[in-house]
Amino acid sequence: MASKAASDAAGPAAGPAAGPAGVPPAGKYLSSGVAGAAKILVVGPLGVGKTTLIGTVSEIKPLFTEAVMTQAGARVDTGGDRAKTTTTVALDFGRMTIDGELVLYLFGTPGQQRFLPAWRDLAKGSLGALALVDTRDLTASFDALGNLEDLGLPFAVAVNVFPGSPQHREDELRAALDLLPDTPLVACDARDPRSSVQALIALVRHLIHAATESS
Ligand SMILES: Nc1nc2c(ncn2[C@@H]2O[C@H](COP(=O)(O)OP(=O)(O)O)[C@@H](O)[C@H]2O)c(=O)[nH]1
Ligand SMILES: [Mg+2]
Repeated sequence: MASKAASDAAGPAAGPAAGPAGVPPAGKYLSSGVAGAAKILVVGPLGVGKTTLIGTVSEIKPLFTEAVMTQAGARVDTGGDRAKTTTTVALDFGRMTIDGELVLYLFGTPGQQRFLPAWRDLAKGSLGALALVDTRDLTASFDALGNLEDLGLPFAVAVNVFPGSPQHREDELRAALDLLPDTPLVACDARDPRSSVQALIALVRHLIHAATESS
């Protein structure tokens, strides 16, 4: 793998433009009303839209660790968009504040199972995960969902809709992914801030509910 770019690829929502001279751009600093913070993982197979979603929702310039996929990895780095030429090799990082009160630190994991050790490190201290799923290849999501279950990390599933994605009934999808009845299952477009934020809010609601139930 040849290293291409780290930390310089601003996503589509890299934050609002800078304000007047001397005034930091809005969103760069935490708002004064922030009362809590949560570390959240964004997981899923290669090409499912993890890097896109973090770039879409992040209010700070996201950190991306993309590397060019080489011919050497062609046999194993399969799945997702055939035109995809880069892949996350360490983590993606972004920040999103909900209602000015709860800040989510978003950590995108590398999609391939061979990065599991890095994945386990990233999971330390996280409260939950948003698992992205592509219905064009549901089996590709099994590793990530299995890892979350092994780690005992609560999660919500977001189906990232691509052109030509097969549509399934919710009960069929739940059965295919072997989801617990209370695991949130939502649809999203990782390129769209509104739907990506809604997916994260579904996760946060689930985490709050789970925490309240167990206390
Ligand atoms: N049509 C469509 N394309 C998407 C969506 N999310 C991501 N993509 C594209 O799919 C490709 C892979 O996305 P990426 O975020 O790099 O996937 P990652 O490997 O999970 O980080 C990129 O070319 C994205 O532009 C989506 O919701 N809809
Ligand atoms: Mg990525």
